[in-house]
Order: sequence, then C-alpha cells, then structure tokens
Amino acid sequence: MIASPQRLQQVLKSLDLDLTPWSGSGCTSRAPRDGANLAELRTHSLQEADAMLDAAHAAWLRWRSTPAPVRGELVRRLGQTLRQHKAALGELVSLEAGKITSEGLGEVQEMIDICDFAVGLSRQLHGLTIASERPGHRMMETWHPVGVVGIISAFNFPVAVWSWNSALALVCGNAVLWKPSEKTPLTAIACQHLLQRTLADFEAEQPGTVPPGLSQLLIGGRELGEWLAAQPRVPVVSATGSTRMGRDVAVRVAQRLGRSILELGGNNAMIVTPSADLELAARAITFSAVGTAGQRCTSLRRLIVHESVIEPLTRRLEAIYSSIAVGDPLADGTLVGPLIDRAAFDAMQASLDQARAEGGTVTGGERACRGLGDDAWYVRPALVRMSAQSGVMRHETFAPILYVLPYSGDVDAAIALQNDVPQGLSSAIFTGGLREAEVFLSPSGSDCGIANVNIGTSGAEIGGAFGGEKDTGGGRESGSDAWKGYMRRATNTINYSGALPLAQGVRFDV
Ligand code: UN1
Repeated sequence: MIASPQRLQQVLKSLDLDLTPWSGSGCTSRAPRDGANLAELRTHSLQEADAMLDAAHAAWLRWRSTPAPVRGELVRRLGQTLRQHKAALGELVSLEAGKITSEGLGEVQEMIDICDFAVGLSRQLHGLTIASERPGHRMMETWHPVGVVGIISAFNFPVAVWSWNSALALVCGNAVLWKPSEKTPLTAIACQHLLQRTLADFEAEQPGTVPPGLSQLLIGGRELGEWLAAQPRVPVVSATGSTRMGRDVAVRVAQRLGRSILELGGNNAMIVTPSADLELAARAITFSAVGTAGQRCTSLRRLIVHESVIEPLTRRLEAIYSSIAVGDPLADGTLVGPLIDRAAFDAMQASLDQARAEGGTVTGGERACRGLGDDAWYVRPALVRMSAQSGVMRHETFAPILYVLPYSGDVDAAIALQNDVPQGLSSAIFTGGLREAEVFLSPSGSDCGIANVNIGTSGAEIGGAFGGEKDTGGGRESGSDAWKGYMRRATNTINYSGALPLAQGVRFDV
C-alpha cells in the first residue's frame, strides 16, 4: 500500500495545487486509511474572516447584476474543470475522507451533475405572473440574488455538499463564503483552487465578467462557524452536520432574522414487508447500511422487517456481512473503508455496548485491519438484532451499525415504528404490494423528506430536493426548486391603467 503522503503529492501535482499559501498551523489534515498526517494548515483569524466577507459582499454587488445565463456559463465551466480533474479530486476525497475509490469518484460526479443542473437553471429562475383583482393591473413575482451565502459542510461529503450549495448560489447571483469541516480542509482547498482557476480563465476571456472575491474559503474550527452564523451580511446560511451543530447555527441565524437551510442528522429506516423481493432488499440494505462505512446522513440505520420474513432476511444479511471486504479504500475490491477517526470508533463501540445492555444481539462491529495503521480505524460492519425500538435506536451513530427489528400486523404498525424517532431524513419500503407502497408515500406514511420504494435510503440523485424533517432541520438543497432558498422573492404589482383602484374595494378619495 502506497503511503498517503506520497499519494497526496501525486494528486496535488495533477491538480496543479501548491499548498504553500495555505500551510501553517492550527489545522491538521489526516488520512483515515493509514492514519498518516497529510498537511498542516493555517487557520484563519476572525479578522481575516471579516476581510473575506467584505470581499465577498463587494463581489456580490457586481455579480447580482450579471445576467443569470452568464452566471450559468461560469458554472458550466466549473463543471468542465471538475470533469478534467475527476480522478484526482476523487482520489483526494478517498485520501482525506476515507471513501472507497468508486464513492470518491461518485462524489465528484455528483458535483458535475449539480453543475449541469445549475446551468439549466440559470435560464429558468422563473417567477409567476398572477391575476390581479384590479382592472389595468398585472402582478408578478421576481426572484433576486440574496447576498453572500454561508456554507458549513461536514467531512462525509466534503466536496459534493459544497457544490450543491455553491453551484446554485452562484447561478442565483450570490457570492459564497465556505467553512468546511476541519477534518477535510484539503478537499476544500482543492475545490476552491479549481473554482478560482475557472474564474480566472473566464475573466481572462471576458474581462470584467467575474468580480474578484466571489468565492471565499475559511479554514478553521467551530468559532468560525459560529461567527459565520451570526453575520447579518450573510442572509442565508446552509449548514450540514449534526443536529447539535444545526440547533446552534439555527439560533444564531434566527437571532438576526436570517435564513438557514439545515441538513442535519438522519436515523433512516427501511420497512420490509412479506411481499418484498428479499434478494433485492438484501442488496439495497447492504449498500445503504455499510456503504461509506455507514457515514452518510442517509445511511440505513434501522431495518423494520415483518416477523414472517425476518429470519431468512437476517440470515442472508449475516452471510453477506461476513464476506464484506473491509480495507484500504484505494484498493480494488474494497467495499468498506475506515471510519473517519478514533472518536468515531469509540462512539460506535459505545452504541454497541448500549445496544447489548438494551437486549440487542450484536454480530460484527469489531476493529479490523489493524495492520494498516495504529491510528486507522477500520471496523467490521455490525448487525444488531433488537426486539424493541429502545433508546440506542433513537439516536444517530455515524458508523456502520444496522439494527434489525421485527414488526407484526400490517404496514401501519411498521410505519409507526419508523416515524417514532426524532429524525426525519430518509426512508424506504420494500414491498410487492401497491397498497403498502402507496400508504407509505401517503400523508399518513413516512414522515421523512425522502421516501423510497424498492430502493435503499442512501444515494439520492441531485435532481430531487434533498433534506428532511424534525431533527433533520427542514432544509432542502440540491434539485427541484431548492434554488428558491438562495434567492429573495419580490412581489410586483404594475398599474397600466390611468386610474388608481385600491385592493379589497377600499375607497380613499383625496
Ligand atoms: C450526506 O450524507 O450528507 O443521498 C449527503 C446520498 C448522497 C448525499 C448524502 N447523494 O447518499
């Protein structure tokens, strides 16, 4: 296995990225695959953050008047840059976040896809025309750029979540100020570098198009996130991470009456009914539960299976789990890479201990691949048979733990169990029955932002709005009409008559 620092040098070379301006102390980038340190980076001070906000705000004042399709052209070029550097950026994601090769590349593909989506959107930032109750009047809605958009992102999708937010924010005419996870600063620096290069090339071809300062990157810890959330000149803050972090951001943003888009923890469930295709379900369950080492917001954490099929399904899963390839994420054939760090491993063990204390039977979950590094935290994915939905199942542990729970009776009983947790991000049902599927999707069905039939809970496409309810925070990012969260709406009434009729028939003759 080639050590991570050596692989990093290759990646930096192909990205043509010089880390010197970012080097310093305060933030260490490490590689979960072997525990090696990748780089020591300088954290930004609050004074520097202020200066970045000044620059971003000044850039926004110009960018907001740039025609939206021209803004789209910038994002089209960003998509091209990402296509050219997909392999290197994907490998950097694998190095710094520990994702297997195909998932690192998949994350960059998700960035390319959202750029394509945003380019189309740049010609479709439509408002409505509304019938006026007054003669000779017309009403309409106009969508305007909102200002500097703050982005706070997590380690587990270190580049895709930035792109969902910034591709939309940029076509919507905003500037961007990004505070990535301090666990993944290098991937953030690489994204900023690729965007800056794209901006510079565009500006060189069409001078005066791109204001400097349009995209700013803040490296540092929690205090920078708290600062960002409190800035009145950041009208929208989009934050992805834990529910604890989201509550803190929400309060700071709300105190100044800003807008937050929150994408927080999930505790995602799948219901398997007696009519389900069990083999298909087993494959979907495995990808959702153990993919990305269980470190997606959308990872499957609770499996709610009808008592009549729980035995064959669980046995099948135990067989699959016993042969899952855990190992170096950059090696061919690996399906499960490492956890992000020791704290994640400890949290997983604590949850498994709690599950045992609550009557669960645990298979797997132990440390694996110790030979890959003392500070590399690999685990065998864990399957936990539970007889009731106890306390441990109500909180999100960011690790590959799948609780398997039986239900009896009809699908409503399973849906009640599914919804009986604080979080509401993703959910799925496996069934051959139309009625069960439709009940699951109905108002009395799943209470999550994502509800799927006969596919797993993770791996959402960018075309749909992404996010969830309850402790998940209520925000929506990515596709559908999520762009509206990055703009402000003006309602316009235009009088083309010579009279001045008032609404609601009010008379006010002067
Ligand atoms: C996240 O885990 O923060 O649906 C995002 C998925 C991915 C995005 C997950 N497209 O699994």
